[in-house]
Amino acid sequence: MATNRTFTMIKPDAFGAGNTGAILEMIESAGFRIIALRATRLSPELAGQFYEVHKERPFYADLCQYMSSGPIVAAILEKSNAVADFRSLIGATNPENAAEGTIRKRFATSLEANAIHGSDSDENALIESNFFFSAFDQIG
Ligand code: YYY
Ligand code: MG
Repeated sequence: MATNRTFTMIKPDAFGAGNTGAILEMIESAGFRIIALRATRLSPELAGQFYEVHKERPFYADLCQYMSSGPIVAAILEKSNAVADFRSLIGATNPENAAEGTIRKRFATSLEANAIHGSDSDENALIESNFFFSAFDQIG
């Protein structure tokens, strides 16, 4: 059975601007249930590990620096069709292309500082959830 969970991070720009509550409100209003939730801060090394898939991309160094520039909120979310529905809720990577009503349209300030992360597959949702949370945190 396909998993019905996804993983998200509220990024340093959105957390720092005090938008965490408003973003969680949008997430819950869209029908996602919060399974696990924590505020933390990534070191540049941990940010690099999280985004390792992008390590050959030109934006990788800046991305790791940005993602470790301030606190973030990590969460596991549950809903049917969680991964795809959450990607729809957050909107396009570049906020200039993000649809009205999406989290990135409302809160992102640039392509890099785009407010929120959402897993791109069930497999990555599991990997990313396990990066931040122990099995005990994930009972929901
Ligand atoms: O999954 P998503 O976050 O929408 O985009 P990715 O292609 O996985 O890139 C991860 C992250 O990197 C993106 O949220 C912003 C940043 N980024 C960037 O700074 N410049 C790019 N040209 C592409 C992505
Ligand atoms: Mg991605």
